[in-house]
Amino acid sequence: MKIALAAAASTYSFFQAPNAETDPPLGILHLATALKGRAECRIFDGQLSRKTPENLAREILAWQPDIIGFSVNFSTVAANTRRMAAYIRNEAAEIPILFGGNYATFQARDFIAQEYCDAVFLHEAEISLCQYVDWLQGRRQDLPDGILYAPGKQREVEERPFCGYYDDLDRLPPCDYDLFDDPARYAKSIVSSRGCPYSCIYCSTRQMWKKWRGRSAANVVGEMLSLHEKYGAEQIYFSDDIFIVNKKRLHEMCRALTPHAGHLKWGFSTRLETLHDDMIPMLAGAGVSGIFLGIESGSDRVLSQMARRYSQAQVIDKIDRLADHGITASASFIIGLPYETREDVEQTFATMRRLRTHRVLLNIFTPLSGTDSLGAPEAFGIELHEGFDPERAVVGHGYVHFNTRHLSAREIRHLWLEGQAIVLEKGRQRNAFETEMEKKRYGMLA
Ligand code: B12
Ligand code: SF4
Repeated sequence: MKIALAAAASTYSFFQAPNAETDPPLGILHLATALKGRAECRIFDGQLSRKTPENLAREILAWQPDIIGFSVNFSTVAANTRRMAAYIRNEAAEIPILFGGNYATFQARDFIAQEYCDAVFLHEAEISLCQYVDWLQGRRQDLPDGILYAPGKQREVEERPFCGYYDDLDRLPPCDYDLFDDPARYAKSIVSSRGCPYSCIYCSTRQMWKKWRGRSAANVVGEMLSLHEKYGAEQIYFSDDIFIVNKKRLHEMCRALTPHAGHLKWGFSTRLETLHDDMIPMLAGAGVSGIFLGIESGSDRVLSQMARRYSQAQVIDKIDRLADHGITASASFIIGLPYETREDVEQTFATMRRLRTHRVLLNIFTPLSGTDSLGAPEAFGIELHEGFDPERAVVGHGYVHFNTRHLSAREIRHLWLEGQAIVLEKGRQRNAFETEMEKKRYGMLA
């Protein structure tokens, strides 16, 4: 049996430079790896190839798959994925078309109502997809749990609620990067955990993965070293939502990676309050070169409303300490948060200017599928514009679809443009600053 697993390009990727870096679609790599021995899988990454939906659909059909599965993690790829699926249904009506991923999970009812959709897989899908293939091949009696199913023209939907996550992620087979057409290009991202213990109002991670689960340090380090040895990876980034949850795991990883720090750099994303000062020298010594921090606001008032346990002064101090150890922070902020006034935004701008990093990002608060802010916008004083379409909601690209109690959509957009000037100005000095950081890091390792 041949299964094509595909991810569409986002609507805005066609405006990016042709050689822009893209991150690998790790969800479908996990699925293709799990299906080994059951089916021959091929991954079609529209984000990397920038193929139009119809061209990618033609390429998929030319491979003559028995099943096609689309990964829809972001609202930004939904429209192009729908176009591909509709094209395929028209050309080859007999091929089952499946959907999965973050966005598809929270828009499952909408997808399954479409002519081009046979099944939607909810949440984590390694087990359910393997069971579905077993069921199709007569090796299993029942459909798996965690799917909405309505094959072909049958519009009666069979709903089987999702009921189980992997408790022990070490039991997942190690991802086989050879399943990508160009493995060396992709062997730079790993997922070491799923979920997050926090629940920010603009984020769907908690709803998607429920509780935080992490692979063991030995398992993760093993994968990192194998990417280095097999594909020459020199820099690895963790695609986890939040990397520091289990401190013991972090210490074990650092101990194991310190001997490799001269040839293997790594980075991750975490919340600022999880990054304790005494960890910073250890991280630098273990090869950490960059950390992404969702700071979100420079206003102490807003930070406390968001239950963040840090202040503007602590943010500045933490990023100073990282820079002292040659670690570049990427500091991400949000504008248009429901509690925010113009004065709070000014505080955010002041913080962005003051930080000792040249990687600052400014996103626009956006109510997305699966988040509390879209589930109950009125509870946060958010007034969504009439005709709001979650598929047109793109974080951080200048679109504002709502007013808050304090700011109108127009004001938020103007402030965002003002903030972009700071982002650009900082970016101009980035290369010189980062060369200095590299020298500092290597000086300390020597
Ligand atoms: C890595 C990542 C990225 C990478 C993209 C990598 C890539 N090519 O996929 C980068 C940094 C580029 C990125 C960008 C963006 N991201 Co992002 N990203 C993530 C992150 C942190 C991890 C994704 C991942 O690899 N997960 C690990 C794998 C194992 O899980 P998975 O992909 O979900 O797959 C599992 C299941 O979903 C399911 N499944 C998935 N696909 C399929 C397909 C089939 C057929 C089946 C059966 C099952 C199935 O099975 C898999 C195994 O269990 C997620 C959060 C998260 N934890 O999921 C956010 C997340 C997906 N991103 C998000 C957002 C908002 C964005 C941006 C819009 C941000 C921005 N300002 O631009 C952009 C959009 C990019 C685009 N292409 O349009 C949101 C999406 C919310 C939404 N409703 O749109 C998320 C959920 C973060 C959040 N919690 O809010 N992102
Ligand atoms: S934004 Fe980050 S800290 Fe907040 S719930 Fe999502 S993953 Fe967790």
